[in-house]
Amino acid sequence: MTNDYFEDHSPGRGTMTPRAWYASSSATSLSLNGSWLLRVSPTADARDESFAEPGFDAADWAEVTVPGHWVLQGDGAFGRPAYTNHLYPFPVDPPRVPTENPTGDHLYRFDLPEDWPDDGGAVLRFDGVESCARVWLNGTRLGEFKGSRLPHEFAVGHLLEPSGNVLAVRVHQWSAGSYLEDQDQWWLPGIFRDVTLRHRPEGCAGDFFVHASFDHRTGQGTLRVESDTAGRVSVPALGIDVATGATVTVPVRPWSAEVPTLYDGELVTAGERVPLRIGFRTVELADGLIRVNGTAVLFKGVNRHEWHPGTGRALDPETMRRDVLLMKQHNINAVRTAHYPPHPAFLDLCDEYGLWVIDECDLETHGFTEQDWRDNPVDDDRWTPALLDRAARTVERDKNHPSVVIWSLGNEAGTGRGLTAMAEWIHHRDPSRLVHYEGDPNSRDTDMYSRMYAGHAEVERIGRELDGGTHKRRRLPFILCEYGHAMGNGPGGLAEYQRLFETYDRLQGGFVWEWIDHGIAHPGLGYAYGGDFGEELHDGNFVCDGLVFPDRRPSPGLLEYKKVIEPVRIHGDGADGTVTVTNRYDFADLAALAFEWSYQVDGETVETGPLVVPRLAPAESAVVKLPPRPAGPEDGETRWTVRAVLAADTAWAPRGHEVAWGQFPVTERTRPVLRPAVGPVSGDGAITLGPARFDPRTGALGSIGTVEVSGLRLDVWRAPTDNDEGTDWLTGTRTAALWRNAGLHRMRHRLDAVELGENTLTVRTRVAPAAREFGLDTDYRWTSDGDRLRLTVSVRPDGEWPVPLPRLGVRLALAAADEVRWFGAGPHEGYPDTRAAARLGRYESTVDELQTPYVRPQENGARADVRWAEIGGLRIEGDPAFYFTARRWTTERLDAAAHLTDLTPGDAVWVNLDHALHGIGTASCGPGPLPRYQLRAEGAEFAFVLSQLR
Ligand code: IPT
Repeated sequence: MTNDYFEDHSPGRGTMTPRAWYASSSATSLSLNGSWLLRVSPTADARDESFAEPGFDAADWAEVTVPGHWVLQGDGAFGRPAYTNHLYPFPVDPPRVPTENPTGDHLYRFDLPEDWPDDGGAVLRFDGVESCARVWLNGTRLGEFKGSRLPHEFAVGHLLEPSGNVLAVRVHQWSAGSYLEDQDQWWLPGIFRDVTLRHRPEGCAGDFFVHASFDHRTGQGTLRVESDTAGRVSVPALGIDVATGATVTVPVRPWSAEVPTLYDGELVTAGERVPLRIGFRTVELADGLIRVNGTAVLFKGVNRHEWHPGTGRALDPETMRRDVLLMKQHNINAVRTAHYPPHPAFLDLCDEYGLWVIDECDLETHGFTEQDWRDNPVDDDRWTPALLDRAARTVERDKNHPSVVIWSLGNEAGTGRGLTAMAEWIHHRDPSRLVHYEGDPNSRDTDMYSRMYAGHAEVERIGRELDGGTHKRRRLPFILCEYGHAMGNGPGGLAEYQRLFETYDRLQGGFVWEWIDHGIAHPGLGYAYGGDFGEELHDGNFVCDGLVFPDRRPSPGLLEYKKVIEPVRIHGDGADGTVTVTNRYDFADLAALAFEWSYQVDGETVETGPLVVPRLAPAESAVVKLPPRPAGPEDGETRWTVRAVLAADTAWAPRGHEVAWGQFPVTERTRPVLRPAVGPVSGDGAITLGPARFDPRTGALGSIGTVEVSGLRLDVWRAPTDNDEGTDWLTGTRTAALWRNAGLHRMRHRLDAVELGENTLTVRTRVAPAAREFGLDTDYRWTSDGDRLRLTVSVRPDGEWPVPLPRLGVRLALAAADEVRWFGAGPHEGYPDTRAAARLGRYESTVDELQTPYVRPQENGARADVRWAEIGGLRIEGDPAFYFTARRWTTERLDAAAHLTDLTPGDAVWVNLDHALHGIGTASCGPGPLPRYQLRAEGAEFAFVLSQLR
């Protein structure tokens, strides 16, 4: 029993030919967004279609907000969201779908506004419905469509009544189209984008195509607007007033993501006026490089899914703007619309604020990888019309956006002739842009070689053109359409990728995966992820892998990315007092930036001033002299900081917004010295050493002055990050599993000796896991000058250590602590391969604020390069500098937590003082930490000077 329309291969029937998306300035339109009536049935055929007839009594129906997903409304009464990465959540038997097919019948009644003209026609537009809809107006069936994130229009003028119109839409969660929409995201049925009724006057504009190119040799722009309906095109600022179809060439300022010059224009047909926003630019593949206006561009991109923690993929305009502003403020210059065309208004924002866009078609058939790609729709001619329909709806809707420079066929769909057909159609329809697709290793249909998550070494080989491949691929430019998997703590290794991109011309940058965590706001869990709604099949928190948290607060990963991709490089030489500034923009000079220096002594700024930097052209560098060093103490640690900030307000950030910075030392830090002056004394039930008391039997520290300290001992465990838990793509290593297998989460501490020397209390131990022969011989040596204490920890591995260490340091518990001060890197966390953005300075925070709220709790919050920290009445100086972490729960509780709400403060504050940490890497999807960031079990000695704060 095949159901004709939602289980067939076709894209649907009854809709109008796809065309450009635009808002008319003259024709009346009516938003049909709002409160609709909803009835959800468990199967497609549980109810007949009588609800679509005028006069149907829907008094007992529920209400649902459109745009919206019904599973995110009604507190579960309408069903629940479900998350899978690439697995189809139903048996794979294309084009059939399960009988259990949640179906939402929607009704909306509307009157036409008084001023609705009675001539001409009208168009009913759906901007996005997941996954298949059948539509009726006033009892007349209009047709059906699939293609969830694509626009569909029906001509409805002949059916409209002045009042009492009834729009009925039956939406099936599953359809044949679901096989083409296997993106890694929540399955969320519903009418989730705008529904609009638009009057179509006689002589209105139909489809039109704005061709606006730029010749960088002459500085001239050429404009030609092809239009179904003849009319005139005017651009007042350029003195243009020509007929549609005519070509006009005039001097213009070009559009780029860096300087997004748009010219307001208008297309005027007999019946309609349509505002145009024209950006002149030329995209081409020349000399093996992606060039815009003659210049090779470097993409500093992100993959952006549409997400809001409350409304899913139904995004309001403010949320879209927020994304664009956050991207611009964090030096991001490009977006891949992973993995479907975004809400059309998002592209207006990209035009306006300046972002390069890879506009991706709504296509992914990833689940077929489970069956070695057998029966893959993209290699089966029966599906080709649906694929071409998706390509056309993408290109036709978005073709007038200057920001769109590349079309992408889709994501993770294997290979097949359907993709070739799409690429051929797109190349033919729009030769002015390039075509991207990653899934074909031979790049047969594409204009660039694209990969995801390749390791640094391979990317370097590609950069050096040593990667081989087909003749065609060898001549293509390279992009990483996904890299730096931003799941949980991380990603690590971004700086090293950027160095490669900046070194080899062929490497034209990449797009971090991904922009935002798709956590769903949940009263009991904070943010829900896969499995939290009882799904039988799910991929857990793999859906939370963004640079911003679900509420769009930037994660440390975003701050790191901002620093790594900064468009100005600032390197200094403290000894000769100069700074080298390099312009790394592709198009802009440095006129928009102001530079300032500051001078720090022991992390405190003692003087600042402006720095005059020439207005460098792209790729130019200048060496600039710093002022004479401000007078100050000669024995402190001193350093210059040079910042580049916006010289004036821009559309995306105010004057003073920091774009780039560099820091470099003048005089290095002197390490803390402590001359032992007293010795350990036994008596009174304790060992005393200066201000400290120790347990006489175990040698355990009990207090320093009046500060109670407990549980001080070597610590090697961390709550594994998502990257620790992943499988390194290069080595197959699952680091966290190795750690647990080795028993690093349950180390035992054997006491071997407590020795009282003349000046030194020595506690000798062996730290090792049950069931294993390897361990760490660990000595704690305590000395004191009568006032302060020095703890020296020596660690010697015993036996063959088969795994790297998560961390190496000591942990201790303080009875009470709240405020924290430190001199080190900050203000946010930094790990060995994620610390480019943390800068040295003096910081103040609280224990609670030190936590980074990764949606799935895991190791977080370490401050790097800490010279000293003060917490809970204790001052801790490092010899050498250390990583500082403090939390109100133990690592074990952090490790056991699945959601942030599982973490509740205990009765102490646990502090980790780490000599070293294992790197972060990006093995949650990709390579693990580079070898230089792996923490091998080797002999080490490190010390802290501890004292009570007064
Ligand atoms: C890659 C997908 O393209 C992307 O959608 C996302 O799932 C990402 O992985 C992981 O979060 S595909 C994978 C085989 C690398």
